[in-house]
Amino acid sequence: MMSSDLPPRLRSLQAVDPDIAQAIESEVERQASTLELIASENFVSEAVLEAAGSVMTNKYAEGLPGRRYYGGCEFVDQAETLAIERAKKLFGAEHANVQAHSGSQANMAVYITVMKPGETMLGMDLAHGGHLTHGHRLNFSGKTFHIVSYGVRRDIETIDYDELERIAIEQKPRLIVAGASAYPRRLDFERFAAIAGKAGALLMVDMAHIAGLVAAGVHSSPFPHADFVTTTTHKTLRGPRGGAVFCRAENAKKIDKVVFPGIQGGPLMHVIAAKAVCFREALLPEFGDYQRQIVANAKVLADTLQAAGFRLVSGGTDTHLLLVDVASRGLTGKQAEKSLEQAGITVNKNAIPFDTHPPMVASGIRIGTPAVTTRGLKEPEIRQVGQWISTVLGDPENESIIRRVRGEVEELTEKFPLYENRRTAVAQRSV
Ligand code: DSN
Repeated sequence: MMSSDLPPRLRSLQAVDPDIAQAIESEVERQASTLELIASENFVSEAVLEAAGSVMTNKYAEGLPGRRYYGGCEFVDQAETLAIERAKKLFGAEHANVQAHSGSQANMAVYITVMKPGETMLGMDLAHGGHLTHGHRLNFSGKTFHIVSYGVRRDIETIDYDELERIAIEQKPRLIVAGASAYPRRLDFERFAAIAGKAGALLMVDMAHIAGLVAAGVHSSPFPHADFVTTTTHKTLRGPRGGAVFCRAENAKKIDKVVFPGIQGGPLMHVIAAKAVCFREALLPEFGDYQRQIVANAKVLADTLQAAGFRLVSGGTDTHLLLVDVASRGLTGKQAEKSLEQAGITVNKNAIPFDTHPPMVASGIRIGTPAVTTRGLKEPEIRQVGQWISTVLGDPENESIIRRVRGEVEELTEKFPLYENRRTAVAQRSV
C-alpha cells in the first residue's frame, strides 16, 4: 500500500484501542488495494471525512436551526442551515430535511407523513430491482402498510409501465414509490407522475442510487414530478452515510415533524456537517464531469462484458450500474462474488428478475462504477477491469488465474491511489 492511500493517521485510536485501530487500518488497506465495484458505494473526499469525524458528534441539537431544544447550537445551526440551503440549490427543491439518519428513515418519514397503517402503497418488487423499504414483507414498510408491487416485463426486463398503470388504477394506492437499487435503466418520472395522477395517488421518488446523476443532469430530475423525493447521501452523491427528504413547501412542516420528533431524536450533527460539504462539492462543475464519467465507464464495462459473452439484464445500462446474468454462464451470483473478491474485485451477488435461486445464492452480480470512477479510472482501465472479470468468471475455481488477476489489480490500484488525488479542490470557491 502506498502511504498516499492513507487518510489522517489514527494516533489516539492506536493508543486507546489498538484493536479498532487495526481493524480500521486493515479496512483502509482493503479499500486502497482492491477495486470497489459495489454500485451503492463510493469514496468520500478528505473534506467530507474530516467533517464526519469532527467534534460536531458531541452536540445534541433536537429541533431545527434557530428552534432547538438545547443551548449551544449556534455553530451546528450554521452547519445545518448550509446543508439545507445547498441541498435545495443542488436539486432545485422547495424544502429539504437533512436530518434523516439513512435512506430507510427518509422513506419512513414520507410513508408516515402520507399514510396510516394498513393503507395501500405501490412499490417496485425487491426481486425486480426495488428496495427493502419499498414494501418487502420483512421490512417495516411491508409490515405496516398494505403493499402492492410492480416489476419489469419478462421479455425486455424494463419496468412495465402499462402494467403499473393497470395495477395503480385497480388498487388505488395512497402512494406510488418510484426508485430502485438494482435497475440499470432510466426511470421515466413523467410517466410515473401521470400514472399517479390517474390513480389519485401521491408520488414519492427514492433517488438514492442516482442522486449524483440527477444533481449533474445526467439523469432526468424527479423534482418537477414527485410530491416527495428521498435519497441517501453516500452513493453516487459521494457524501457521508446518511439520508435526506425533499418536498414542496406546503408539506415542509409535516415532513419535519415526522422526522423529529416522529421517528428520530437528536440529529447526527457531524454527519449533517459532512452532508453540507458533500452538497458543496456536488455544486461544482467538476462534479458533472465525474457523473458523466461514471456513466461512460458503466457503458464501457457493459460493452466489454457483452463482447465476452455475458448476458446483461435489459441488454445494457443507462446509469451507473449493470446487472450481469452469470447463470447464463453456468455460475451463481454467490460463486461469482466470491471468486471476484479473491481476485481483489468487489461486487455483490444480486437477484435478477424472475430469478430461480434464493437471494443468498442469486443468478446475478450487480456492478457499479461510482467508486472506481472516483479513483480516477477511465475507459482504458475499465476495459481492463471487464477483461479481468471475464477471465476470473471464465474459470472461477482456478487459483492461479485468481492469483494473477489479484496481482494485476494491485498494480492498477497503486497507479490510482485513493487519497493522493482527493485533496479537496473546492477551498475558497463560491458555489
Ligand atoms: N443496500 C443499498 C444498495 O446496496 O443498493 C440500498 O440501500
